[in-house]
Amino acid sequence: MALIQKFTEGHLGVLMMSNPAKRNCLSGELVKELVAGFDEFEQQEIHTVILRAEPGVKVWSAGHDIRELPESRRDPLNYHDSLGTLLRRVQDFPYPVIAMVEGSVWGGACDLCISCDMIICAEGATFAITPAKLGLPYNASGIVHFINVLGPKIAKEMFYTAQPISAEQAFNVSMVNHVVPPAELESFTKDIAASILANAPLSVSVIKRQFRLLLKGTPIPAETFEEIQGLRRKVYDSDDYKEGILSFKEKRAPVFKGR
Ligand code: LCV
Repeated sequence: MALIQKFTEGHLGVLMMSNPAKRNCLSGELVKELVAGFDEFEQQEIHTVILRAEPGVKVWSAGHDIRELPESRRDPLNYHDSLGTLLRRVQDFPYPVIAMVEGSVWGGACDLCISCDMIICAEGATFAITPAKLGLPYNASGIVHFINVLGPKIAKEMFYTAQPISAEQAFNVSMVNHVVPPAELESFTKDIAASILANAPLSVSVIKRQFRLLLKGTPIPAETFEEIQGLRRKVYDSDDYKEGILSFKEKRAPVFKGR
């Protein structure tokens, strides 16, 4: 059963996540279908993509499929992980990708939204980044995304509290481009897409590539990178990491011990 639906209208492509039973969690299967959708759109000369969920969802995406995370002692967010693969595909797709959001967005799906070129959300949408809730270490490129988009202060608050922020708060910190009434979300987003499609595709595409290259963050010394990896290993080797994953599966609150 397909976990996403694909639509095209001229040079506009739409990828719709359609796995509400699992709250559109970014399972390996769903990510594979999304990446294949982007590959197809690139062949079909699609010059703007809208990434959305089904109309009226309460949860846009619940983030990484927690059941696919390693139980312990392995990096849960390594370079070749499905989440990282999807975020790079979105950022390397040669034309703008607009996240059209309604409902709540969790964890890696929040990183997916900010990795898109723009976010247009309905009133009532919320965004949360949740590694601390699960006892996970986030990865360096993901933290760079949040610093670039939100600035360190708001990004720190979101990571430390793991609490959702409202659409209005997200707009106030320039995380989202527009907040609109739910009934207008689709037409508003398509109007924005139409104004992009009216411009020179080569120019838009090269400007996107320039942003991608310039936003990669300042290069860090190899030793700093190794220190980060060592710190992350302390977390994913911890008992708290195991407890975070287990508590989700057992549908109970985690009891963290700080080790
Ligand atoms: C697998 C799920 C999931 C899910 N995975 O519905 O950012 S990081 O570093 O943390 C990164 C590693 C990451 O993205 O981690 C995941 C972060 N996501 C979350 O913490 C959200 C976890 N999900 C929830 O809190 C709730 O499911 C929400 C609030 C999203 C929706 O609650 P609701 O009561 O509407 P259920 O919890 O009943 O979920 C419905 C079904 O979807 C599965 C969940 O296990 C359940 O499946 P079963 O019916 O088989 O029990 N599901 C939800 N989220 N991330 N599976």
